[in-house]
Amino acid sequence: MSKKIMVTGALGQIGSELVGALREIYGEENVLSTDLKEATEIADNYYEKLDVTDSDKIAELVDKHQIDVVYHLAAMLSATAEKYPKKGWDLNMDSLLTFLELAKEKKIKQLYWPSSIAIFGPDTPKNNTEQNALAIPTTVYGISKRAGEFWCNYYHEKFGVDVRSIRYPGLISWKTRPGGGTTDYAVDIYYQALEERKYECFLSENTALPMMYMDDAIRATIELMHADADKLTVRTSYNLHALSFTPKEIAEDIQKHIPDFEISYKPDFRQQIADSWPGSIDDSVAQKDWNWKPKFDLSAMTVAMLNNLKEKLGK
Ligand code: NAD
Ligand code: AKB
Repeated sequence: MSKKIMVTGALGQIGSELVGALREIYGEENVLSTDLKEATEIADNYYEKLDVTDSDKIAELVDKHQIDVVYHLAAMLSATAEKYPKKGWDLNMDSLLTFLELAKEKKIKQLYWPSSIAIFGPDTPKNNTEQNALAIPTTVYGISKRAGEFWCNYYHEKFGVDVRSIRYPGLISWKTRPGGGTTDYAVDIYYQALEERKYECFLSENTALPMMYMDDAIRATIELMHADADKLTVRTSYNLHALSFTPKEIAEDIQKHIPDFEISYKPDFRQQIADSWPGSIDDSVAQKDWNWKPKFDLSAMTVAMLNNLKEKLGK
């Protein structure tokens, strides 16, 4: 029997691409997309409106659609959560616990929940940050993701819940704009390069951060969910590496294609968030456990971003 899957936050940067990838594997009718918008606003036959703070509605939809697997993406990201700390905490934590409880009660069989490089903090070693490096986050978002990782591990150890997780780096994509993160500059810069030939960056020129092209992130997510359970040694969340670059380096890469592109720097409150995160990640545990390997380097990603955005924006 084929799996029935539900994706929360499906209209966001990741969900809007993950739903399509899952539907190619499992069939359109087996992947339910959910988010805050009304169904009437969405051109999708397999969409339901779902606010993940409503645990009764979650249980109702899981039952109605006989859901086995949930990809729980809905969350408040780092920059927005610093503005609304209590709301961010409540959304990020309560909804995860609702799904972990459903998994404990065997109403769903498998749960995917993304964590982030934001779980690390200013005391974490900056380069090639290891899987179990010191992680004392100083943002609300990072605290919620770190606590969430511990909850996932707890439900796995105590109740045998099959929950799997990746600490995504900043994700770069062209289909859907990102929603309130600190790494969003690395998407905005491509739009502005094509539309304005200039970009004012909200991070300083030498701020190195871990990043990844969306195609790699979607592939990683599905590969982890398909991996043999007995090979997985991490039930908090896996470190994952693909790229590490600064605003200056991405700008120089764009200039290879758009020579008159100019970048300037005006750091804002997001600089402090970025300064608390690692610059690059050691993902040797993910490589060993489920053969993780990224495909896109910075130059391949820049070509893909510019080509896809040119078509999307009619440039
Ligand atoms: P996004 O902000 O682009 O999308 C989030 C979606 O969740 C939006 O469509 C929004 O409408 C929806 N949402 C917000 N509140 C909701 C609620 N109460 N009920 C239901 N839906 C709600 O986020 P994203 O970038 O797609 O991130 C998805 C997940 O991946 C998040 O958990 C995020 O923390 C994690 N993550 C993302 C990145 C990244 O760079 N994009 C990096 C690390 C981790
Ligand atoms: C953010 O910047 O908040 C996200 C993330 C790295 O978790 N992109």
